[in-house]
Amino acid sequence: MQSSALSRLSNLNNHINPTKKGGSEDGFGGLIKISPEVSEALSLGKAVVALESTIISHGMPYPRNLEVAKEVEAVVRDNGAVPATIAILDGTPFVGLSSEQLEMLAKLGKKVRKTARRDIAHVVATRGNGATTVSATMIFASMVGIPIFVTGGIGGVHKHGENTMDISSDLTELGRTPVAVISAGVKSILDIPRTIEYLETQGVCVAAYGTDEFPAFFTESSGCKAPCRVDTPEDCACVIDANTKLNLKTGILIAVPIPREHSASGNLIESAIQRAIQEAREKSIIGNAETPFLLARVNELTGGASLAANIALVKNNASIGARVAVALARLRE
Ligand code: PSU
Ligand code: MN
Repeated sequence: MQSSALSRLSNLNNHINPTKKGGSEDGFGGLIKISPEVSEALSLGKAVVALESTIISHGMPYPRNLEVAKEVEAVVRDNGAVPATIAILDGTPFVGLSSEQLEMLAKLGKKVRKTARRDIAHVVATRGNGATTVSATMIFASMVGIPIFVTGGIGGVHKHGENTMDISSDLTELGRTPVAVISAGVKSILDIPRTIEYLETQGVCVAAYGTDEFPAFFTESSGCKAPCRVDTPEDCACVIDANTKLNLKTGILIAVPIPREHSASGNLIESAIQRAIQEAREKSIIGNAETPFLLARVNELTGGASLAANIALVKNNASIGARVAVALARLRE
């Protein structure tokens, strides 16, 4: 039922297939659909910012998730770029969602499959609904030619990852897909020093924005020095442009610290994180269920403070990401 409702929505809004020189006639077997607005912006070389959908389905509760998804798109527009939220609906990967599609996704929440690189082919083949994680969103952004993608936090090396081998596919994707990801670093639910090490192994350019330190999502500091630093949207655009011109084929991670006025609750959140990690261990919650569990539990334990901080930093990232996209479009004029 839910699936057929999404199918109706996907037929309603006139999405078009991308064309790709040298690819099949309609690009990627005609599987991907781009919204008319995003398609036009891309063909005119205008600034476009990709947005993920797992943050909507698994990262926040309804209806706040829908409001935030719309607010983030509005922030991107206010800063001069076109937002392109990405999700798989009824087996079709969409780049740029209509408001009906966004609403359906937000309402379905965790009933939608959390879709990383490994899940894409199966979700498409079974005509399922998939909320794309950072790795899957990067893939579709790259396929259609969107160089910049904004999110809250990326996945990383989980604590004890040296034993469990739970390392997010976001990190390997950054190593193989040339998209710049703007995030607030990684949460301290993860092993931050090992995450930075692993990104080095993967050859990913990791730059902190306006600081020397790699940020830890809810707080500005992680105790880890960032490998390099950028200070303006133009700096970011130059790094992306060099990465592209040299055809390095690797992604870029731009880590933006949470705005200071929202990091005040950081210590409270840190202690909630430690407790949530302990509970996850006691309940044997592992694999791709771990991150959504920890996010929801930390929010309960902090009485909503972590959600408020999360929303504030995503919007801040969206504003910077859109300005980077504008700077890059200017550079390429
Ligand atoms: N970290 C967050 N918020 C999120 C996620 C990570 O602070 O919403 C989501 C993103 O979609 C990310 C995914 O790509 O979780 C990583 O999941 P995993 O650790 O299972 O790879
Ligand atoms: Mn994992």
